Amino acid sequence: MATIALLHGPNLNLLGSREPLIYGTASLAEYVATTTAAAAASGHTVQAFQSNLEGELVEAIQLARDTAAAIIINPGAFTHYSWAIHDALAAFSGPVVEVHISNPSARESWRLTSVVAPVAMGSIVGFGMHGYELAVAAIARVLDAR
Ligand code: CA2
Repeated sequence: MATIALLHGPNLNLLGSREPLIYGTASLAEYVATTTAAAAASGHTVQAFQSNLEGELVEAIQLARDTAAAIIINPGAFTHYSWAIHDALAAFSGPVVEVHISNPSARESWRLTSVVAPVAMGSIVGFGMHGYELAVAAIARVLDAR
């Protein structure tokens, strides 16, 4: 059994309360519950954390080096410019999956760049809540093969 760190960045604590056309109606707690259930079905556990602060996310990624075998991260808008999160993820040796609820490539041009994608094993975008289940499936496959 492995622990998967599930990390969410800024404003994702607002899920379900605004912008339902883009982000749906589910709350962050529902995203965490669905991801936790998917992980449990594969025999894994989830350690969830959300912060609006870049440094707190960097510290959570550093902590995961000792407490988690894999990371699922939706860095929110930090995706597009946080080299600090990029560097922290680069220092994590397990699989990292970047998830976005929406498809940033289909939105404003400033969302086209992800500085997280180069240090992720892969990215899953545009599938809403299902993207998190896909991320768990991908991580479970990678961990089971090790
Ligand atoms: O699609 C995603 O998951 C994003 O990471 C969401 C970020 C956005 O900056 C990225 O480009 C793509 C924004 C999260 C804001 O979430 C809200 C949720 C409800 C109400 C307001 C904001």
